[in-house]
Amino acid sequence: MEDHLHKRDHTGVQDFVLLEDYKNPDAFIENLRKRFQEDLIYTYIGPVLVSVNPYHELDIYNSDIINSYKNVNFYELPPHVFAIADASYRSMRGENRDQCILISGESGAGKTEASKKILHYIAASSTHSKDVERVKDRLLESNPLLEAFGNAKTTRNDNSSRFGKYMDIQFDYKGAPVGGHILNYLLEKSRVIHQANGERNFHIFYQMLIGSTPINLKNLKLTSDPDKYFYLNQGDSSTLQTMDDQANWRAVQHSLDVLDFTQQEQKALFAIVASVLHLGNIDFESEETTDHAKVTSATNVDIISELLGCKDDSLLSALQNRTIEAKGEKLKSPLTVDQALYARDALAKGIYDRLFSWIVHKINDSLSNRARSKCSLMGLLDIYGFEIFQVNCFEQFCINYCNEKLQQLFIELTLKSEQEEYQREGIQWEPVQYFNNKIICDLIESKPLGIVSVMDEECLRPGDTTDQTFLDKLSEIIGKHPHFICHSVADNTTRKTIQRDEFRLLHYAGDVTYNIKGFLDKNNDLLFRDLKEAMSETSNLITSQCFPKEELMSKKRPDTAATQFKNSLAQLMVILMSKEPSYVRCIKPNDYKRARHFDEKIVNHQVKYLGLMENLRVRRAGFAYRRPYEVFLKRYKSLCPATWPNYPGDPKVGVQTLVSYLQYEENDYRMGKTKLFIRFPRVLFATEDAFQHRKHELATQIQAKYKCF
Ligand code: AD9
Ligand code: MG
Repeated sequence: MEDHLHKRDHTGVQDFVLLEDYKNPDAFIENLRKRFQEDLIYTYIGPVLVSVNPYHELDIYNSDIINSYKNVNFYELPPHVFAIADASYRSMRGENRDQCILISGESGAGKTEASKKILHYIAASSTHSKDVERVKDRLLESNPLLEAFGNAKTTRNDNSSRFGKYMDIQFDYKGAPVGGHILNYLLEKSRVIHQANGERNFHIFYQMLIGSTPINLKNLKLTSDPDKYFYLNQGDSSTLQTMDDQANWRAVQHSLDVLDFTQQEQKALFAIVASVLHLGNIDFESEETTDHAKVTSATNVDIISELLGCKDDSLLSALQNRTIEAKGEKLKSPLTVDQALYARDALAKGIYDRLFSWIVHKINDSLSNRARSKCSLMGLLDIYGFEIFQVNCFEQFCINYCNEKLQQLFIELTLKSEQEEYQREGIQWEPVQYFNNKIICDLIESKPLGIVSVMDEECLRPGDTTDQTFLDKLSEIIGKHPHFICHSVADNTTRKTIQRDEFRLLHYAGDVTYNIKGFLDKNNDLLFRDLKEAMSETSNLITSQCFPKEELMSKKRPDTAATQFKNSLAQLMVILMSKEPSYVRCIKPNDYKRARHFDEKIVNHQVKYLGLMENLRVRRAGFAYRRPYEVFLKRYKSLCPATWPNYPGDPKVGVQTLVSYLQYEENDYRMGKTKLFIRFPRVLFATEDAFQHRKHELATQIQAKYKCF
């Protein structure tokens, strides 16, 4: 720890605001690099924390370090994710405002790790009564469970979050955690049935196969070899050196117990996970005289029927046929092999996706605040990061859209609001230009001409709509948009790099070329009614809950996948906007998941698109610290005879008197309409030091007085 604290003064600057050449990106990168080389992965831009993934374990998260950050002023210790957590926690308690911590950065930059460290800090630094410990345990145990079911190895990150997560921690008036609530966003369910080369399915499948006892495997009719399962062997990468599937399996068992999953529920849960694997191994062939699909061997279907408790032959029938209603009559229409494979995969995705939401729901039950007293909230947002793969599909489109929204929020709340505050307060300053990505958010989500709208239209339009007709529509409607390119509108040079079945979006974080194959299908997200019905009739207590009978009754067409996602993101933005935000901006040092390797080009790109230079300029052109006059005066009035013990007049005049007495330089501060703005942290530090000294003096005087009596 000593070492950690000691390094603060020697390597670069801890806050970019102190960088002399602050407009120069090279100086910025150099400061990051120098610190990274010394394992100083954290640096501030004012209150924003920049974090560079070290890709190796650092001894800076132990309990001594946690204790050293407790209740200490933000700038007094080296930058740390604990300082962000502590400041947010104290602001929640002190000013009674709900908080949220927004963690952003591309895939593999360290968001999930940062969010876990924050949760860990909050758990370790709040009170330790028995009830509170129980809540903390549950909060912490939600992570291994959700990661097992919602994370997977991608080419970018061995433990990549494939769902978005927003978690509220609820605190009582004493600041103790009393509950929590998780919102989950769009799980990348296509991974259940297919993985790109070098990637894996969700961790839980491998954990279960490797961790289960032979008896349990036998009961689930499984073998321990992942390569035996079609849903696991397509990525050709079932083992993972950085991941101990066996140990993680044990961790999942423990989490399930702590989070109140009953033995019966656990059994039902793993019967489903096993069923998904068996589903993938069902194959079909055409009947000899017709093109009707028939399962090649009924064994897998029988196993699933047994594991899930399906009624009679309902599953077998639903996998081979589709019931069609014509003129009030129900007819069974046999599926072709392609349709049957499609139905099988849709069922696997549907079951897994609903299982995931069921797990979140169960966790929320276990985290719910039993006392139901009023509480303050601290929200933690950890989503899937911006990603560019070799082939980018519907899922990347959604994930990158989500990142656009988050960047938009950052812009709204920092760059824009900061400038607006100066205007409101009548403070003179030099405006900073920044790229506002609202234009890209609008391109995706505006109605009726945004990409999602056009896609929905195409999904609903009767007739022969295909991914290609969708792309044609896009090119017709938004072909001229400056952030959209497709083959038909590309210029001669770009045309060479973009195919007829692709479109490119110029995202804030880089250009991504999307292949349109599967867009309509994934947006429609169709699961044949027969399969839903078969699931609703199962005796497995989870599948029967996840496929409720009411859903089958409903005549209303559900929203498309993209529209549901868009709406849930809009709700998330409302939640986040209502809270006081703190930011952690994560950076990935290289593309090889390698320790001590700082690739300047890659870092430079991230610094650029995260808007960190603009962030710094706004901060520098502006003021590091601001407080309403009343608040500033209340804290520091003892430092000036004219304001001590009380200043009877206008607080603004009081503050002016106080800062003049403290000999603030003219350039150090500005007086706004309602707030005092201090340009540099050092000025505030000096005042704070003087205050601490004075407090001590006053305390000694009082003690001395009492001694006299
Ligand atoms: V994604 O968008 O979910 O694909 P994240 O969440 O940004 O991504 P994650 O936190 O999972 O990335 O970090 C990736 C890996 O980097 C981790 O599995 C760790 O091996 C490594 N990492 C990240 N942060 C730290 C850290 N503070 N200390 C040590 C770290 N290793
Ligand atoms: Mg993550």
